[in-house]
Order: sequence, then structure tokens, then C-alpha cells
Amino acid sequence: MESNRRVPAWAAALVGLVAGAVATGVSLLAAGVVKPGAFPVLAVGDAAVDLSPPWLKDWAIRTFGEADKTVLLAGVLTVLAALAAGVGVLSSRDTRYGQAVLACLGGIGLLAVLTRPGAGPADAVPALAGTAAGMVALSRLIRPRFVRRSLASGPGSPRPWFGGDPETAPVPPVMQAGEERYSLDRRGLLTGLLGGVVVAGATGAAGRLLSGGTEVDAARAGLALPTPSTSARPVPAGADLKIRGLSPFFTPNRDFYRVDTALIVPRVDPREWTLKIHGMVDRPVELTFADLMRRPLVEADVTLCCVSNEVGGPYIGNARWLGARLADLLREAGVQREADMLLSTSDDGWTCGTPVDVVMDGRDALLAVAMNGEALPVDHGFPARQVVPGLYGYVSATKWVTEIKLTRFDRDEAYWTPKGWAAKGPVKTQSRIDLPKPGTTLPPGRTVIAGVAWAQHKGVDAVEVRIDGGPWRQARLAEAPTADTWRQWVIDDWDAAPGRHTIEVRATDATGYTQTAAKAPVAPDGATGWHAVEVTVA
Ligand SMILES: Nc1nc2c(c(=O)[nH]1)N[C@H]1C(S)=C(S)[C@@H](COP(=O)(O)O)O[C@H]1N2
Ligand SMILES: [Mo]
Repeated sequence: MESNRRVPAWAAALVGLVAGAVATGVSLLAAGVVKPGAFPVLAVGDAAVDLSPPWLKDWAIRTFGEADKTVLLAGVLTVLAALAAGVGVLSSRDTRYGQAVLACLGGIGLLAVLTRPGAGPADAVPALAGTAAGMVALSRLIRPRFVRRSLASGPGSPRPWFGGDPETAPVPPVMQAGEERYSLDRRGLLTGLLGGVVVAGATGAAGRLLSGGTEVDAARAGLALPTPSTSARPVPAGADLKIRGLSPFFTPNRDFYRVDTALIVPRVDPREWTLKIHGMVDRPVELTFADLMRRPLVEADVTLCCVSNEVGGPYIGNARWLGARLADLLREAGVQREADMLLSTSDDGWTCGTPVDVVMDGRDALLAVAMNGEALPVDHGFPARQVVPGLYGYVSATKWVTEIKLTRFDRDEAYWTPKGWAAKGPVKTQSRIDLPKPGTTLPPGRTVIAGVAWAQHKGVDAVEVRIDGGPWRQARLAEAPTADTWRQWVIDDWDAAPGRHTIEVRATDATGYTQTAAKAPVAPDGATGWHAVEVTVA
């Protein structure tokens, strides 16, 4: 395509970008119709999460915290935009090259979509439709029809860029002559690009609307929570010291940490949700959400924490959960003697391995439907998730859970195990200083030191604090309703003298174990070491 040579690189890049946007918009629309999870951009991001090595994931969680997914999606979109611009430039040399690269990109999206857990043939539609739309947009836009004679005189208006058959449209004589008498028809280019942007925007918005899950939000909002058959133990009045800056005893849902591998959280309609309990059981069970809500529901206060929480880190929260006892459900299914693992799977294919004996030992291991008095927030597993006191979330707390398979640890592996995390993950006794905040400057005199300590299902017996490596002092412990929650602690008579100070904390649990000073990283089974905070008194 000789004439294409005169499309300047920046215009060609813009054309590529718009064609890419059209492809993305159309595939988003198709995904809205077929299945939101079949949006290829998302599938590529999901695949990137699954394929990236553990150190990269740890680094991403450490660096971006809970924004890690936004950063990843932004990354995928940036790479996509760069590639689309490249496709535009290539097309301005030879449209076949551009089209070929575009087809390859579509193929990658298709592959990602089809290899997602639970993908069916229909999931191919968004990737195919998007690629086709992108190719059409590219071929329409990259024709040299937005170049025109710079010396053109008379009323000749620029030829239409979109619509009209480029093969039959008359080629301006000057172009045939191959003379360098063209300049960019900015208006033609602009209308072309605008048209593409409109198509991309409209299809994209429609797609978002269709997959937006407004129905799920409505179903969640309309849910009436049954009264518990067993209420939580009353929370002692002294459980919350109500000190400003200290984590409250109950973490409000909006402040509750979120950790999962989902780029866009699964929106599961409770009317379509079922839970299958199968594998090494005598009587496989399939439960609907209505079945679950009709069961006796137990209320329990449980502190959930993440194995990726660094010493002193934020990935911990305490909530009041309402749910069916997993042990009852398992008994109904009849767990066979050799089964020692509950392999649970979420709607988006994530898996989690929980020891059967832990779930059956009488603790409040729940299939939860509510958190702090409301239906589970979508981010926290609506309509149902597991909660097991005493285990890190990655081995217990499956959100959007749809399947529980009874199996054996020597036969099956959950999501994080082959990626370098321990197959079993009991929570390690830990403590954190919330006040004073690290790095702050405080006035001299009486200063409150306060925080939380946890040893779920064992219970915290003591918390000690020391300053500048001096003698350990007993902190005053707030009460807790059970051993399954964290406990607040406080030292309110530290007389802070001017200078720099290091405050350290350590907890002792009800088994008599005192936190080790030895620092261990979060992988493979949880960090150890004492939380230390440095402050300046001046
Ligand atoms: N479906 C699903 N459930 C999941 C995870 C996940 O990646 N996917 N992550 C687990 C981990 S590692 C933790 S720590 C808890 C966090 O639960 P939260 O996000 O409600 O705080 O969820 C667990 N449940
Ligand atoms: Mo976690």
C-alpha cells in the first residue's frame, strides 16, 4: 500500500489506539451478553496473576497493597494501548502486518479466556467479536483517505473515512501519480477517530451495564437475614477500650482488609448459587442459597488474618459472622474416614485446602452468609464464604465458595501450595502496636501505647511491651468474648522522655507460648518477630 506511507506515525498510532478501543468496547459488550468473566482483557490479567511467580506477587502486595489489582489492570491496559498504537503504525506500512498482529493479540485473549476455570465454548465470543471489530475498524481507518491534496482547490470535500468501499472509491489523481502532494486531512482523521471513539464508548458502556451486576446488588440489598439459632457470646463491655487510633474491637466492613486473586470480584447471584459437597463422602450434597438460609445459623466473632501480613501489617480484621456450621453439613454428607482435606473452590476457580479435623473439632467453622450484621459484601464473598477460627485465610476462608470436595492432602493441592506456601496454615501468635504511629513526633510526658494481639482459637494470655530494649512490662489486656478474636491491649502510663525511642511488643498465648524474636518472612507459613515502632519525643 504505497499511499499509506504518507500517513504520519502519530496519526497511524492514534488510528491503532482507536481500533484497539473499538475491539475492547465490542468485546466488553459481548462479554456483558455472554458472561462478564469472558472479557478477554480481564482474562489476560487473571492469567497473569496465576502465572506470575510468588516473589512477584509478594512484591506487588507489599508495594501496592490492596491497590495491586488496579495497578495490574492499568498495566494490562497500558501494554494493550502500546500494542494497539504499534498495530496502527504497522498498518500504515502494510495493513496486512497490522491485521496479523491484531489477530495474534485477539488469539492471546481467546487463549486466556478459554483456559480460565469453568470456561465454555460461548466464552470465545467476546474475544472473537472484539478482534473482528478491531480488524474492521483498523481497515476502515488506515486507508489513506484522510490524506488529500494540499494544493487542492475548489469545493472538493475530503472523502468519507468510514463507510464507503475503499476498493471502489476513486483514487485522487494526484495519489495515482505518486507525487508528494498530500498533507494530512485533519478533519477526516478527526471524524474517523471520533467515530471510532463513539463506537468504543457506546459498546463499552453497554457492556458494563449488562455485566454490572446490578441484579446481584439488588439481591444482596433485598436479603433478609434470619435470626441466629445460636447468638454470639456477649461481648464484654471492656472488649473495646475506645482509644482513638487503636483498632476497634469490630472492624467495620468498609475498613476490613481484602485479599484475593480476583481482578474483578465475582458477582454471584444467590438465586443461581449452589454449593456442592462431594468427593470422599457417602452422600454428596447440593445446597441452594434458600436451603442454606433455612438451616440453623450460628453467630460467631472471629478474627480473620492473612498469611501475607508482615509483622505489624494491616491484613487482619475482626467481624461478627453468621453462618451454617460446616461440621453439620459435612456430617450430613458423611465424610469418609480417609478424607483429611476439604478442598473448597470459589466461583472464580480459586482453591483452598482445610484440614477436616480442624473443621470438625467443635470450633465455629462456618459457611458464612453475613458479616457484622449485613449480608456479606460482594468483596468479602457474597453470597457465601468459609470462616474457620485459627487458620490463615488462604487455607480456610474461601469467598464465593461453590464447591467443597473431600479429599486428601497427599492427593490434592490448593491454589497457593505449589506456589511456595505451606499446605497447612495455623495462625501464628502475634501482636501489633497501633499507637503511637511509627515515625511520629510526640510531646514528652505521659503517652498511651496500645494495640491488638491475636492467637485465634488459643487465646491471648499476656502482652508485654518494652522501651529501648529495657525490661518487659505487662500491658493491660482488654477482655474478649472467646479465644477466637484479637484482644486490645494498652500501656497508659509511659512517661516519654525527649529523644528517639523504640517500642516493642510481644504476646503470650494460652498454651504458654511467647512470640519469638526471630524474624521469619511471610512465606511459607506466616511472619514471626516482634513488632517495633520508632518515635521521636521532642
Ligand atoms: N475466592 C477466594 N477466596 C479467598 C481468597 C481468594 O484469593 N479467592 N483469598 C483468601 C485469603 S489469602 C484471605 S487472607 C482471605 C481474606 O478475606 P477478606 O478479603 O474477606 O478479608 O480470603 C481468602 N479467600
Ligand atoms: Mo491471605
